[in-house]
Amino acid sequence: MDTSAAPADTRVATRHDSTIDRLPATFRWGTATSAYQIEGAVDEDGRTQSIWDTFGRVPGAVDNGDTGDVACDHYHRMPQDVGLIRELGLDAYRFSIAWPRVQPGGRGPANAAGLAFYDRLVDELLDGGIEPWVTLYHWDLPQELEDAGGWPNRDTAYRFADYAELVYARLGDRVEHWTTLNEPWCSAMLGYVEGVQAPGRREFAAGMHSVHHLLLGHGLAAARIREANGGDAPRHPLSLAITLNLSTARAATDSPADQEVARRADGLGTRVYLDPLWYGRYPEDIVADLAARGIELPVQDGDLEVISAPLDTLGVNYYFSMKSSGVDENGAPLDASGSPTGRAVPYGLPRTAMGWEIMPEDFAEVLTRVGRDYPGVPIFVTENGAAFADVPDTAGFVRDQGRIDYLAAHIAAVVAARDAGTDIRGYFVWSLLDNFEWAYGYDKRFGIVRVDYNTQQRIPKQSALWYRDTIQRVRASE
Ligand code: IFM
Repeated sequence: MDTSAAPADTRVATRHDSTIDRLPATFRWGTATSAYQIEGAVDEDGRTQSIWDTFGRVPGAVDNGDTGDVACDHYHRMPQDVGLIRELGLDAYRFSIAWPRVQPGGRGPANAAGLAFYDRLVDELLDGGIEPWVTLYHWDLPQELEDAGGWPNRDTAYRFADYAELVYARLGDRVEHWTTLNEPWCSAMLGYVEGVQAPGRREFAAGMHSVHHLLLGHGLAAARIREANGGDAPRHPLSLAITLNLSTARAATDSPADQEVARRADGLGTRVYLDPLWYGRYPEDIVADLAARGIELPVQDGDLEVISAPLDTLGVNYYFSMKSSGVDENGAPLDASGSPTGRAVPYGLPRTAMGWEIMPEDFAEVLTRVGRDYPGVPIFVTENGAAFADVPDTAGFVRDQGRIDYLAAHIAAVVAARDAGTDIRGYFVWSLLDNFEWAYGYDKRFGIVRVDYNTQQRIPKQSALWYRDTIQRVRASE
């Protein structure tokens, strides 16, 4: 790791250190990225277009007209990036596979050149003593499948299961940790309801249909993977998961209107995913809300059994919380069809560069609630982190005390949730590198390693060194 830009003494203490030190030596530490956000090389080795390639060409869809065409050029710099992870002393690296790279067009046989990249990545990680954690879908749907209807179309779930099997067949002998979907809420709500992410559709009913088909795709893919691994007589160690982005859903006030939108926000943000996954049923109140709008979830016989097949772990991503109000700034009721989860009301707390309020207490609450209401499997925090307006010094070094404070407070929240009884076994910081932050382009920097996009130089920030030192201290403290 090139730390030549770093001043001689980069140690920094936080008020959470003694809390963090209570984590066991067995706690897993990692970092996460996703394919489209870092790889670049969008036209190489047979990769076809994804919905994000298309969305990026829509004028005004992405800040500054940024695209993932080059991103962090990770496709060509992968060994160097794995070297960074190794030198930070991390146990695990969570990355995603680009579906259009390994199965161009989303159907048919695997693309050997595309799969070979991930094959090399897995070997590089294993050689460095780093556990590979694969996510199969982090939002880059092949454009051809969107043209055929996208996630609102049931067939996409079956295409996803085929794709999962192709990837598992190649990597399953060396990769134990498999996540089907990353943040299906974002795919459904931001992609198909609000239209602020690819594919940019604004169709509420289609978004709700996509919720079911994403979950069905998850269940079908998980079943195929288990079967390919020999079912009840597994050939290789296998841990299957889904990753959800979760938050609290507080009402801004005690008023019935605010309570009502908070219920809906919790229903559409948390329960509509976890209830079918855990209990094989959709929440009755949400089903009734949808029925009142003439929408029925497209559930067919047997779907809920597929979706609720037991998982080995649950991935939770957390960034921020907000309160919901059912009335506008002037107190006038909001039209639920336009805004089913109401108006976001700030707490008035400090924010990150994303404008997200910093709420570690709510993180502890989310984790505690999940452990209580959806018990039975260990949780891994598969993403948590913050964008800040980093200011590099003349050597390119970033003293990102704000990010360090954010990470420390949120890791301490993990300790609080563990104290409250939730079985949380690991934490992945988002993200290893500054990268393409979707509709916000490259301006929002989440990395613990700075990327100079002109030179593609990687410069570990103070937070990277803090993370490394914290992990070493926790490991030594038992
Ligand atoms: O960058 C994203 C990531 O792709 C999914 N989870 C949230 C991150 C920050 O917005």
